[in-house]
Order: sequence, then C-alpha cells, then structure tokens
Amino acid sequence: LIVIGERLNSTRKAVAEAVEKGDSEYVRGAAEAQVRAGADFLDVNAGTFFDSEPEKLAWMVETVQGAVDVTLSIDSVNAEAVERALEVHRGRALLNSVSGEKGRIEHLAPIIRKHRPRIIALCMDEDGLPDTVERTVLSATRVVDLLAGLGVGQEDIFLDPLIRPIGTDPSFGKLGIDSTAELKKRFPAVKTICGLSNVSFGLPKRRLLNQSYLPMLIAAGLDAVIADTLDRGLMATLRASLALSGSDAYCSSYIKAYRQGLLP
Ligand code: THG
Repeated sequence: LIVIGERLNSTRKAVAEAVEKGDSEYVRGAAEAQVRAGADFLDVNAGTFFDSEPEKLAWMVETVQGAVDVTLSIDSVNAEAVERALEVHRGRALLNSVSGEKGRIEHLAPIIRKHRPRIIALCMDEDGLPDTVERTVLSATRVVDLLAGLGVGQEDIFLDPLIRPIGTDPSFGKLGIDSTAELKKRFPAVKTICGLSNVSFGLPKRRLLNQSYLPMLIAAGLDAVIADTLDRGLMATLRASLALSGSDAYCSSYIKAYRQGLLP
C-alpha cells in the first residue's frame, strides 16, 4: 500500500498560516514528521490561496523536497498552479487530480504531455459525483479513456472513487468499498486510491472511523491511500491489515514495527 501523508493541506489552519508567512521551518517539520511516521509520498495543497495558489504551491513543493526526498502529490484544480508545481518538482510527480470534466482536461493536457506525471483520476465528470457503483465505473471509463488519449498508460493511473462523508449519507461508506472492489475488477492494470479522512467529516471520534474504514478498503483491493500518518492508531491498524491480507511476507514489516515500538 502506498501511503500519502495528507497534512500539508491549506484547509488546515496551521498550514495556511505557515504558507502565508513563508514559514519553511514549519513546512519542513510537517514533511519530516509524516515521512518518519511512514508516509511514502506527501500531498501538498495550497487551494485556499485564491489569488496566489501557483506561487504558494510551487513554494511548498520546493520547501518540502528541500527537507525530504519523496514524490509529492500535487493537489490542485488550478492548471497554472499544477504547471508551476510540476516545473519545480524533482523527479516524476503524482498529479492530484484529473477528472472527466471536459474544460479541466483541456487546460491540463499540454502540462501532462510535457511533464508525464503519474495521475490520480477522479471518478467524476460533467454529471457530478456518482451515486452508484455502476456510475462510478462509467465515470472511471471516461477519465481512463481521456488519459489514454494523452498517452497516459493505465499503470500510471490511480483511480479515486471519491469517498464522501457518512455523516451526509449513511450509504457512502459501503459505496466507497464496493466501488474500490469493482474498479479493481474492471481495471486490473490501474491502481485504486482514496482520501480516507473524508469519510468521517462532521462526526465525533473521527480517528475511530478512519481506522475502522481502512481495513475494509484494503480488503476490497485499495492500492494507495491519502491519510494522516501521524495518527499512530491508524498506522498500527494499517500494518496489521497488510499482514492479515497477505501483503506482508513472513509478517516481517509487522514484526519490525513491533520491535520499533510502533504497535500499541
Ligand atoms: N481524493 C483525492 N485528493 C484529496 C482527497 C480525496 N485531497 C484532499 C482530501 N481528499 C484528503 N486530504 C485531507 C486532509 C485533511 C483532512 C481530510 C482530508 C481533514 N482535516 C481536518 C479538518 O479539515 O477538519 C483537520 C485536522 C487537523 O487540523 O489536524 O479532515 O478524497 N484525490
């Protein structure tokens, strides 16, 4: 499982303040802590800076990669911000995200052709967010086809069924699980991904919900997750789940985590 640290997101107040002030100390510290806790990649988002997102996002990329040598997930819907971020990113980035909406892909096409990032593709298009597994698959088909037209191979795509809060509709938890399983089945060469913490928005004890949801998604075939790696309980649950689902040969990662005192 590829784990992508979610914390460098400008929707978080401390991050927005640090980015506004150009507090590189804070950003570097947040990057290092997430990687130390087990993040493989880091998500970076400056989307709350309406007038200066391109500059802010590029600064985040340079600052984070000055501290840790990991791939960044460039989390933006702003084509100019994506372009600036990909220009300064060292190595091949992960573009978060592309959807099947016509207007968006047109602006991103030349940037994708030039930089060849791996891509998180959202199961979403002009018809909005899908409410059923079948519509999720239809939407996935559209965006995978659009990306194929740009020369992006299926092995470079992470499909995201877009997890929505169970607090707004109790069926959203199961929809995320069933969609993940079906996407794996229909697109075996593509990877699946999701933003785990979305599921618990607005509810108490969010970490309990996030921790409980992850093993269900792993059982359904999840390949990558955007999550809070500083949640020690979540990381312990993740390590146990990988051992239990046959993704940890000889349980060696699990045993190593135990020896390092990482299991509660
Ligand atoms: N899919 C893709 N990208 C995504 C998402 C997704 N990017 C954004 C989001 N969803 C994943 N990242 C977060 C980051 C933070 C939170 C949730 C998801 C979060 N933050 C707390 C809040 O806003 O209340 C703040 C917690 C804190 O301050 O520590 O919940 O689905 N492709």
